Order: sequence, then C-alpha cells, then structure tokens
Amino acid sequence: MPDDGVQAVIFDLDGVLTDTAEFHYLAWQELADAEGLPFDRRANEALRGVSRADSLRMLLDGREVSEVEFERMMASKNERYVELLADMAPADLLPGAAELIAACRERGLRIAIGSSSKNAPAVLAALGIADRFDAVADGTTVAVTKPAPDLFLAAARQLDVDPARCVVIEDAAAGVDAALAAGMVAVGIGPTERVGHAHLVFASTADVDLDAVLAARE
Ligand code: B16
Ligand code: MG
Repeated sequence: MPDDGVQAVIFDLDGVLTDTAEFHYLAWQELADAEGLPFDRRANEALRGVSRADSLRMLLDGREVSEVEFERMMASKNERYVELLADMAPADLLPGAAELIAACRERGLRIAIGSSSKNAPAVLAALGIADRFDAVADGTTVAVTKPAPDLFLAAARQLDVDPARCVVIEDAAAGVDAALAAGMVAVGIGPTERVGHAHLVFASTADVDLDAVLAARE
C-alpha cells in the first residue's frame, strides 16, 4: 500500500449495512399521518442520514410547535422505530455487507461505523456485528451530525487515522456531503440522483469494488 493510501473505511449503518431506512420511513409516516403533516416516500429520501431532530424540523416545514410537543413527537417516532427493530437479526445485513467488512479486514484496513443514529449500538448488536469495528461514532458522539463533517472526523480520531486517508461508504446525500466536508474519499451507494456527488458510486453495497475504492487515493 502506498504511503498516502487508504488506511481506514468508515461505514454508514442505515442504508449501507442494513435497511433500517425502511423502518425510519414507516415510523415517520405514522407520525406524519397522526399529526396531519404532508409526507411520503419521496419526502423521506431527504431524511436519509439526517438526525432525528433535524428530520422532525424538515417534516414540520416551518410549523411552530412547543418544545414539549417537539420532544413528544421525537419520542413517539423513536418508540415506533424501536418496535420495528425488535425482530432484527443477522439475516438483516444487506447482501454483500459481511463480505465487504471481511475484505477490509483482510487488507489490514481499520474499520469504523459513522452513523447519525442514536440507536446504532442496538442495531449493531442485533445484527451480530458489534465486535467487528475498531471504532463507533454515532448520534451520541457529536453535537451536530451529517451533513456536518464532525461525525466522520470523530470516527477518524477514534481510529487515529488522518481524515485524508479515510474512505466513507454512504447511502445518503447528507452523508456524502459530510464525507466530502471531512476531506475523505466518498463512496455513494444508490442512485446518482441521490449520491452522484460522491467520488465513486455503486448501485448497492454488494456492488462495491474495493480495489476501485482503494485506488481512489493511489
Ligand atoms: P435515530 P445513518 C441515520 O442513520 C438514518 O439514516 C436517519 O434516517 C435517522 O434519522 C438518523 O440516523 C437518526 O437516527 O433516530 O435512530 O437517532 O444512515 O447515519 O446510519
Ligand atoms: Mg445511511
């Protein structure tokens, strides 16, 4: 590996390693219906990778609510989301996720999680992969999450790797923004309309070509 090559890979969780994105959508849709807020799958796309509080602000779209109401709505959405997580098991890893983690390990790369979710540790445990990572930065690690670079910079710090030598694998527009702002190589998972601003784009986690990713810094 060249001296300035990639040393670490930071994985987003929701949408890259598992499809909790669907559970987040269902929980937000229920809240929106109960509160009479306009929402649909299309609107949900913009919430990928965005923190719980920022997601609710986007949902409210300027509608004024008291702090108590705001907290109640966040709690209600999270309660539903956690209910939906109850049956999560190792079989819920997305195709290619376990193989990609193993391939990074085989190449001696350090690996971390960089997720906006405060539920990330519970999701990692349910998937049976909590012990595979050298570091976990989640929604409790930093004050501002994606699209700010803070979360990925915190992961790099935990790994003790220069941000310029980290790769981020992300399914969210906000996550790609965060990776670019952190000065990292950004790998987008999903349609180019969503993650086309990443350095490399693959349709799914199973399609990630690790050689091509590592060559991005050579
Ligand atoms: P929570 P990621 C993000 O996780 C989700 O994509 C986003 O939909 C969610 O609102 C956010 O976590 C916060 O999650 O409510 O569980 O704290 O994609 O960054 O792994
Ligand atoms: Mg995600």
